[in-house]
Amino acid sequence: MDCYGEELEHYPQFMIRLGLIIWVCMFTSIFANAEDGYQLWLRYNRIQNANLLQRYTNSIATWAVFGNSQVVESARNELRLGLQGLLNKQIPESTELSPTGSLAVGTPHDSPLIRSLGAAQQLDQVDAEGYAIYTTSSGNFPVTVITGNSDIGVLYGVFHFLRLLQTQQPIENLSIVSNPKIKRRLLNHWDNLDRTVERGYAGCSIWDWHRLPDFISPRYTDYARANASIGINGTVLTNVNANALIFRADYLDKIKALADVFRPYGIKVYLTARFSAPIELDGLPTADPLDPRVQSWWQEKVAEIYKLIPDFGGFLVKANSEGQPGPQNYNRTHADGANMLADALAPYNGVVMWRAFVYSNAANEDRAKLAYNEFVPLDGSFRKNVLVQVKNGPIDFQPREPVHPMFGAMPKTPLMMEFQITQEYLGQGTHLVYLAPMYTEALKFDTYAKGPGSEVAKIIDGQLDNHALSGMAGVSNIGNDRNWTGHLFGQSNWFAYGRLAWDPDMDAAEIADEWIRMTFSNEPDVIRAVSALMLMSHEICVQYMTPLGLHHLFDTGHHYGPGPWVNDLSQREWNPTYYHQADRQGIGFDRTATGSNATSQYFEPWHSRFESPTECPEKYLLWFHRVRWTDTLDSGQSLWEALCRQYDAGCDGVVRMHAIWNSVVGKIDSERYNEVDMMLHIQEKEARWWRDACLSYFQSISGLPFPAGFDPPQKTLEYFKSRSFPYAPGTKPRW
Ligand code: GCV
Repeated sequence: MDCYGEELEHYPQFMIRLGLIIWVCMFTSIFANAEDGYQLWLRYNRIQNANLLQRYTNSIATWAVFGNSQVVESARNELRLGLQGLLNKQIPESTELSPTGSLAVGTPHDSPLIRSLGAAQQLDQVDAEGYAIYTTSSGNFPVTVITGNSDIGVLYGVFHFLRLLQTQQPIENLSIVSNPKIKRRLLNHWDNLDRTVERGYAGCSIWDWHRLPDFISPRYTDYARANASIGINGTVLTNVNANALIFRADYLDKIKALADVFRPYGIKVYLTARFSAPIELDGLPTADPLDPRVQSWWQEKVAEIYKLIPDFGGFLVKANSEGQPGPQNYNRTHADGANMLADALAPYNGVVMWRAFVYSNAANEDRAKLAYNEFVPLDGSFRKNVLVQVKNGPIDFQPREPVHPMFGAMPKTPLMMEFQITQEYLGQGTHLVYLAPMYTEALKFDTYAKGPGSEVAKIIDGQLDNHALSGMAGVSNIGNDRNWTGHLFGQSNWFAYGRLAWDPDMDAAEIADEWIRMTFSNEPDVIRAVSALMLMSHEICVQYMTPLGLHHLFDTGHHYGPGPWVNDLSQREWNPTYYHQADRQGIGFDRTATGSNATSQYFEPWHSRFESPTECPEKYLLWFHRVRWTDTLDSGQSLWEALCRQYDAGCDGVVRMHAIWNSVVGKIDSERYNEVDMMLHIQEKEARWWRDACLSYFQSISGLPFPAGFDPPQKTLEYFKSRSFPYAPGTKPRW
């Protein structure tokens, strides 16, 4: 048979194949455009507004990025991707300036053109990681310059510039200077080596330990891009409940592989250090920080790490907390432990981030006071490369806590803020809760440590006490779910955390506005609606979970739903009853002078305000005070009625949030619309569950009737108590 005959004979098959190929192409192009949330806020979709598109295209008729480093290459790639997508055409990369406008990007060091455009002067106020974006001209040709003193500054500037286009801002007369206020802007992954994630609600760990170092998922680069776009410059890859295995040579090779992917985006890797690693890995008889054998072990381990990863960031340590080993096992202090590691890291400029999340039930003391009691006396005894990492509140990432009293109380030690991005106590992967209002509530809190103007933001950025080291950590909500964070709005919390780590003075509304425009739409209706629902969401969650200063009402282990009745756990402070102390007369934890005196850990005037039941802000009332059910609050309602009304308001709030979301139907893509819609259905049900379970229980204690017109719980207390969630995500088998 000749070839022609063969072709004819195979014609039907050929057509089937062709059809298949066309179908696959169509499918993949649909899939590539599917709004599955993978692109996060780095969506570079074509700008729809034709006028704006024309203006942008004129201003960026040509563009050039100068320099050759890996970081500059990332900037070039990002700009190419962004411009191509947003302007929907390939803009010539050229050093020729256009009469309508051009974009010139790079450090003055790398480019005579940038130098000639006045960069040195613009960079006067710019630090090592900052950048300047400004409009100038060469001859009569307008030029937009993105420059920095370093390549990473240039990359951050590029992301800022793309954000201007994504959020549809004018770019004709730019004069922007931006410096990060905080030096170490870190994510903390609580990721285990078996790929489970402690308190992770977005699938498994994105670190594919088993296949590293040879298999490099493209996701690692996208992770780095997303982080660099919001200024995050470090990542702690492993859980604070640490595994010593990470220090074994084969695991260090895996860490090196990740560090190599992140370096072009200015991201350093850090590891959690298990204090007993010398015993567990190499059979040393002790991990005593003052023992010379232990000191040499760590020095050698650190040298081994830096040989592989010259820009390694350092260690994060959870010691003598929740069963983790630490220096106290050898009658040494936290400072002894931190300093031993700090000495090993110092020759390489590495840092130790030593966590202050400690609470020992041996001391018969209010849990809220323990970290302060243990750490404040150590102020001044830490090495220069140690930061003490403090959670935002004194208990544990509750929906609302007063600020941790350690902020301002250790002026000789740089304190890092630890926020939780993953929503362990805020509806986990199911509830829409925008956390920026909670973060800013803490950051803007004036501690009065040095009189008025001693805001937490100024303490952690080093201003107040003149610290060169500064840091912020966010416990990551990232997993291998296609959309990264499980709930699509979890992305906004990752974004907001990064923006606040760069500038803790930013406003929650401003950040929401940026995120909505970059993630969903620039349409005013959509922005208005989604922003309203985001900004109301945290307060509403507090109302339906833990109103009026209540805290830790969560069910055992998984912390998923309510369990205010739980009273059978071996450690006193694991039981919700310890925190609410409800009895027939009243409810609340007396932390005033007549109780645990935790109020005394705050500076004046907060000490006195928290001490007084009438001056204490109502949102913290039951945190600091025991109040009788029948006592009257400012509103004129009894405490019992106010509590019922708060839970009700929380439920109504979620219904309102849902209605607001429904108002954007058809204005955003149906994939993401439907996903969030289903989540809000669940959130409505669960808000009602919180309300009914908590109020059924509190009523069984107070014996009071529900207020007039109150819709009573739909199920019995026994029903609520009987619910169990053995496979709730984010928990480990030991729970
Ligand atoms: C990593 C809480 C969480 C724990 C977490 C701990 C911590 O207790 O429930 O899962 O452990 O905080 O921050 O160390």
